[in-house]
This record gives sequence, C-alpha cells and structure tokens, in this order.
Amino acid sequence: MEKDIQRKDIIEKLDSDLTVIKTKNDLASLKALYLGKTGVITNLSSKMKELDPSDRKEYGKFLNELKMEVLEKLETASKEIESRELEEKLNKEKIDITLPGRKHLKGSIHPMTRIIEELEDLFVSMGYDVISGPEVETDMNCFTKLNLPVGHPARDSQDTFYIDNDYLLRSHTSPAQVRTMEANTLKEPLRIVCPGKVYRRDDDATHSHQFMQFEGLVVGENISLADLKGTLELFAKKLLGEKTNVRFRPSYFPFTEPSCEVDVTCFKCGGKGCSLCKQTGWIEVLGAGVVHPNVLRMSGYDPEKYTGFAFGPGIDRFAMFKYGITDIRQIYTNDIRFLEQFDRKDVE
Ligand code: 2NM
Repeated sequence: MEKDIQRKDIIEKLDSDLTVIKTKNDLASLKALYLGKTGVITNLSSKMKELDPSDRKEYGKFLNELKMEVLEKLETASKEIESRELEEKLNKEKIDITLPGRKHLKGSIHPMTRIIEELEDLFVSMGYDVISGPEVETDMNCFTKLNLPVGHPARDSQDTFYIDNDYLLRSHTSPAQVRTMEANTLKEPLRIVCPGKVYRRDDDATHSHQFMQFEGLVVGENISLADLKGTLELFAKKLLGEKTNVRFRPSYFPFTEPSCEVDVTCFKCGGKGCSLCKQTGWIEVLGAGVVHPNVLRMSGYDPEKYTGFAFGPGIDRFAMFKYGITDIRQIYTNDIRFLEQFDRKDVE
C-alpha cells in the first residue's frame, strides 16, 4: 500500500514537472532529479539494505517498474521536444515557392565584340588563325621590324604613346604579326588575323586615342596582289553586303610595297553620294599591300622564296555604321545606357 502511494506521488510529481520543461537541457536536469546520484529513485534504492531480506525481492521489482515508468515518460517527453524543435526549425526556414524569382540582369555583347566575332568567323572559314599580342610593345617590334627606320615620322611622339625609350603602346597590331612570323609555329602558308586595341595620340568624335584594328597577314610561296584583292573583295561583301564594290588606290606604307588604300561603296547612301562619303560615293576602310621584303627578312622569311600580303582596317567605323553610333568615344566609355541598347534578343 505504502509503495503504491509512493509510486503515485512520484509519478504525479513527474507529470507536473514535465508540463513545465521546454528544452532538452531542462529534460536532462529533470532526469538527474529522478535518476541521478541523489535522485528520488536512487534514494529509494538505498533503502533496500534497511529492509528485511524477504521483502527485498518485491521492493526491487517495485523499484525497477517505477524506474521503467519514469524512463518511459522521460523518453516520451524527449521525443515531443525533438519534434517540436524540428517543427520550429522548419517553420523558420520555410520557403515560399509561390514567390516570383529574382530577375537576373542580363549582360549584352558589346558592338565591337560582335564585329570582331563576325570577322573572325569569316576569316577562320578561309583557313586563317586568330592571334593576339601585347598592347605594350617594344619599339623594335612596333617600328624597326616593320621597316620604319629611326627618324620615320610615324615614330614621332606626336602620334605614339611612348612609355620609355624602348617601350610604347602599340600604334597598330602588326607587332603581334611580327611575333607570329618569328615564332614560326604555324603551318604554311601563314594566314593570320589579329584583332586588338591600338593607341594613337588622337582624340575627337571620329578618332579615339584607343581604337580597334583587325589586321590580316598571309605569307607563303606565290602569294600575290591578286590574292589580296580577292580576299578584300570577299571581306567587304560579307561584312557590308553583297552589293558592296571595292576600289584600290595606290598609296604608301613603309611595311608594304606596293601599297594601296581600299575604298568601299558608301554604306550609308549605297554610292549615290551623301554627307558621310562627302558626295564621292566611296568610303576609305583600310590600307593594305604586298609585304615589304625587308619586313619578311627581319622576321625570318627569305623574301626570294616567300611573298605575302597584309591589310589593316580600323574596325570601329564598321561598328559605328552597323549600329548607328555617332561618336566613337561611346564605344570605349562603357556607359551602361549605351551598352544596354545592344541587348541580344537571340540569346536568352
Ligand atoms: C596596314 C596596311 C598595310 C600590315 C603589315 C603587316 C606586317 F606585319 F606584315 F608587316 N601587318 N599589317 C599592314 C599593311 C597594315 O594597315 C593600315
């Protein structure tokens, strides 16, 4: 009887204790209170030795059952706490899948990059390699090896950004071609195009101190001025339209002989005459010529065996024409309002 009352008291107390605990820590403290070294049940066990040996078995059984009951209740409480904590955590981390996604800002392909990619595709389809070189160049590669002797006016500091006596910002991409000829690692005939930035001391609406060139070079046996002509005619028609005509005028460059300047049908008026072509119907787009024997020799090609042609358009004006850009400086200042207009609708 006495044991039943003891059991009832303990269980009732435990039940009421369990109603107030909130965390696993609380539960651990409560467990200690009942089953720890000085816990209620442990204290009861120590009474065992005071009992008559004939009563001990039954008392032991009583204690065991009580202990099991307490453990069971603690275990149930522990599970309840765990599931409540999990639920709270899930609630806190809830994701509302009905919310609209964040809009990604989409970049656009720069008009110059597009022109370059278009030209690269064209020349690669004709067997050319695309090469590049440093923008800080040596005076040697940029001038001397291109047959521009010391004292030549194009070396003048009025036109070129010199860094010191030997180094400068390249004023054309030809030094990259000099490097490629010297490295001599590409198969013959050498066919290369070199897109890249070049620098000159010019700055107004149609001239930027930095602009983009796309020079081409072919070196091999039996390469002639006729090959140059055919190549440039194809280039002009592909880039500017099949109706485009090409006209060659004699000119002079130190690195080519003979040299020419190349005009195309005005891309604004189609040749009728307008303000862009100053009523001539023609627009000058590039310089070109047969590579000077001195240039070949200095880069390791025997001019008795090899000949070549080269051409050098500034391609900013192609982009200006194609995209209606009126100030060349807009191409290089990266104003987001300008760039956003070239959002490519065909790319998602
Ligand atoms: C031009 C005009 C004519 C040219 C020459 C070379 C090289 F590397 F072979 F010497 N590259 N590009 C060249 C020839 C460039 O631009 C107006």
